[in-house]
Amino acid sequence: KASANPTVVFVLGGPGAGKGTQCSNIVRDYGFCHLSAGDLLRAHMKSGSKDGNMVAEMIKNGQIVPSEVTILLLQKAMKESGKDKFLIDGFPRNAENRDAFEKVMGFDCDFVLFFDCPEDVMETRLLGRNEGRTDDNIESIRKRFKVFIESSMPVVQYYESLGKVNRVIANKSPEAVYADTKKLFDPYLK
Ligand code: UP5
Ligand code: MG
Repeated sequence: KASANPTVVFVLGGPGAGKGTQCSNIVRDYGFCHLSAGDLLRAHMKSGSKDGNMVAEMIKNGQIVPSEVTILLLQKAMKESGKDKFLIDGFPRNAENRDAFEKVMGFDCDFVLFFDCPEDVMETRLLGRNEGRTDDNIESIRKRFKVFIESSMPVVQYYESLGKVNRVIANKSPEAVYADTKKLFDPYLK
């Protein structure tokens, strides 16, 4: 890469599309650092910090946490990782997140990896997950779907207009989804 900026892939897709599952595979084979914004926010909410209650409430309601909070967590994790290739999973979720990231970091993503999955399939996956997430109930799931369509899909469309979206059909087995995903990362093997 010509610049000193790290390689950043934004991994987007609806709730339960398989972002986390596929990121684990990419980490194993391509040495990326996986940063799930949702995981960072859940850890932050459990850490007893002063905005922990706000974050907990917003997650339960599927609302998007203000970018100041999320970007600070991402920046800190990127620094601490010592890596230079990142999968940023579940972020940016709206135009405000996106604009703020570019402004604060001074660079944009290399590309967007978009997992495209029908809602009914995502709903079944989330209801079957059983990891104790406060937002894996039908009421929270419906709110998450609505926010995804209204706020997050416009981010995907924005990157589509720049020709930066790699869309992967996510309504297949995890292995089949990964077979399509991994091709996109061969240029980043080094
Ligand atoms: N599974 C995965 N792939 C499968 C396949 N191909 N076939 C069959 N099953 C498959 O997968 C979900 C479940 O499906 C798992 O049980 C898996 O085994 C199975 P997973 O890989 O976990 O999907 P993922 O897309 O990561 O789903 P997740 O629920 O994490 O997505 P969300 O986008 O909803 O959650 P996230 O953690 O990113 O965000 C949660 C909340 O945090 C948001 O709603 C929001 O309130 C907040 N948030 C912010 O405010 N800002 C941010 O920047 C990020 C999050
Ligand atoms: Mg996830």
